[in-house]
Formats: sequence, C-alpha cells, structure tokens
Amino acid sequence: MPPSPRPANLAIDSTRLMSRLAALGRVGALPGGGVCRLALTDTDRQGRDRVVGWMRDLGLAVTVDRIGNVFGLRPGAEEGPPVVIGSHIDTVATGGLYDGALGVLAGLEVVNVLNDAAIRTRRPVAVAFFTNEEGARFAPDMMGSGVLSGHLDLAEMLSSVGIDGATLGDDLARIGYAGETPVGAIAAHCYLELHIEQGPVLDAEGIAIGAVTGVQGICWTEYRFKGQTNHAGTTPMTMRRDAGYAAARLAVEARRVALETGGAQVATVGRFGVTPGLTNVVPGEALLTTDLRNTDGAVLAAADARLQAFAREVAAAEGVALETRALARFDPVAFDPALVGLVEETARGLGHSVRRMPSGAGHDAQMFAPHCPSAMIFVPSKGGISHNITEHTDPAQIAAGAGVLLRVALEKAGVESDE
Ligand code: HGY
Ligand code: MN
Ligand code: MN
Repeated sequence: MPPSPRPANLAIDSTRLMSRLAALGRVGALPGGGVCRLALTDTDRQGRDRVVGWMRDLGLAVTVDRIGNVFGLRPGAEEGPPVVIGSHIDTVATGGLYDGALGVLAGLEVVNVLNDAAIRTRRPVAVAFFTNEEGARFAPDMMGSGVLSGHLDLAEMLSSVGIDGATLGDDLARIGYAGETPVGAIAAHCYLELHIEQGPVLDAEGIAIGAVTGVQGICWTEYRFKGQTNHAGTTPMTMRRDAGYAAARLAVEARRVALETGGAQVATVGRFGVTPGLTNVVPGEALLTTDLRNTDGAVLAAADARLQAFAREVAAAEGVALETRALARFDPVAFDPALVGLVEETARGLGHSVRRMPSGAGHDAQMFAPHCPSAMIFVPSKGGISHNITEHTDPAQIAAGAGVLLRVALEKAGVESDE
C-alpha cells in the first residue's frame, strides 16, 4: 500500500458534510423550518437509521449498547481504546439543524476523509451518538452518555417515565435500539466533540473557533403544588388554596435568585402548567421545572436550596402541598488542558481566530471528562440562538470547525506510518 499522504494534505469535504446535515435535517423537519426528533420517537429512530446507514457505508463496525448508544468503529493498526468522536442526534421540540447532528456528522466526515486517503490510523477511531442527550422528553439530559460513564443507573433510566407518560425502556425496544452490548464496553482513549456554541460569544466577537475549557454545572428540579380546585367567583381570597399562584410565585423567585446571585448564574422555568387550566376554576394542581446552571457547583447548589426553601414557604402560606423531584444534577467539569491546548493550537495553525471559553450548554463531553481526556470545539451560533428553529451557523464556519476536528483527531489517533 502506498505510504499515507501526510495528514497536512487532508481536507474535509464541506459540500459532503453540508449535504449529510441537510439530509439528516429532513428527518423530523418542522413545517416552518428546524427539526423535532425527540428522543426515542419515530423521528429519532429514522434519524438513527439514517446515521447508522452512513456508518455502514463507511465500513464502520456498528454496535448498540443497552441504553441505545451507537458506536461506529474504524479499526486502527493497533488494538486498544479508540479516539471517540461523538455527540447526539436527538433534538428538542424546537430544534435546529446543527445542535448535536454537527458533531456526529463531522465525525463521519473525518472517517470519510481517512477512507478516501486510505489512511490507517494507529489507534482505532469511533464515531458515536448517545441516547437522549437533550433530556427534553425523558429527564435527565445526557442520559445515554451518563449511563455509559456510570453517572446514571441503567435500570433506573430504562424505567424512567417521560413527560408524555411513555417508559424509556419500552420506547427503546419499540424503535429497535435496545442493544445487547454492555454499556461502557467501548472505553475511549480520548473524547472529542464538535458543537455549535449555542450562545452569543463567538458570533459577537467575530471569532471562528471556541477551544472549550469545560462545562458548567446543571441542576434540574421539578415542583408539583397540590391545592384545591374551586370556583373562581365564589371562593373568597382567604379560602383559596391556589396551586397556580404558588407556582407563579416560585417562577418569579427563580429569576430573582439568578439576578441576585449574579456571575454565571442562570435560571429557566421551562415547563409550567396548571390543572384543570380553565378560566373559571382555581387551579388545584401546578407543575413547574427549574433549570439552574453555574460554573461554580457550590453556588449552584446554594441557589437550588434557596429556591426549594422558598417553594416550601409559599406552599405553607397558601395551604398547598408540595412535592419536589431532582431531575438532573451534573457537576461542572474541566476539559483536559493538553487537549484544549491542542484544539487552540490546531485552530491557530489553520489560520482561524480562536478563544478559550466555558460551555453554557450541557454536552455528552461533560460525561466523558471525568474518565478520559476530553475536549470540545465550538463554532459560532448566529445571534447566539439555539433550541430554536432559526439556529444557524455558516457553512464556512462549519467547515472550519470540522477541519480542526480532523486534525485533532488525527493527532490523537496517529497515522500508521508515524515512527
Ligand atoms: O440542556 C442542555 O444544555 C443540552 O442541550 N442538553
Ligand atoms: Mn447539543
Ligand atoms: Mn441541545
């Protein structure tokens, strides 16, 4: 076999990458643009099948583990743990074309380039997508990678019930991705993830590449208030046990705690509903969720504790019962400094502007970071918009990120002809 061309001569095929992104974007496409591929729905299955088809076309050995994580493995000259390039293909209900999909399809593009150039890497390379990264239908997020990393319990996740009443394990079997491979069977030599920033920094500063230093902590809590449905007209204000009022107070307090805490603290009440939800009925029940994040784990925990104490006070004052449930608890993580440095140098070596930055969004990389050297490459999100059907990143920016991923992956996997 002729000697492998030196990696410097390699380049990703941007047209091919963009066409795969467009093809996957047609799975679960929404009428007004964007995509909805909620985890373990039929559109998620179709997306999975599409990507597995590409994995097979590229000659990858495909395995599915017991939580439905999918790995496509390309052998290296040596046995051993692969360089894993991963992300997710499930989306939120108002998803964009790039959140998750970019990282998986850029990984396939890296394999495509290696195949076309007949390059044998020293280490194996694997491209992977993980189950339910978004946590939109079944909490928590980063579920598949969380089980893989031992942070979440497999049986507990398989029995988790979604916001629509479905049981995760049943849906995993229904879509044909209840794999046989034990979770964790493939241990990563290192983990790389290309992802859109989903925030405003790179776009505002006109910077092409983010060398991500780590991911902030995440704390999701569900609050259920139970009062008494009653007549909106006849019930004196002093006799009400209004679950909706208690929930509304808590929602306002979440914003206040975030602003008062300051720094990196953010708070979102993403789910808010009252029952029976009728104009002339005092709500007997109310459910809301809080999503708190902070780069500082202790400050994050304190903010959540403050909100839970407030919820108890408001419930007591209004005479309603309160049930809380922890939906997600993930600590902040730091990525491998050497790998972050490699991302930064590689971007600079390719002539791209680059800056170090933390990630405001959670990612599968957050689950790998405690177990193997992990790093992320960010590309800009137009206007910082994401989890929104108008999410956009320019093809040239995508190509720049994929080019950095190619070189970093090659550096970590090595080339057979390397001495
Ligand atoms: O919640 C997150 O940050 C990610 O989108 N799962
Ligand atoms: Mn994502
Ligand atoms: Mn997301």
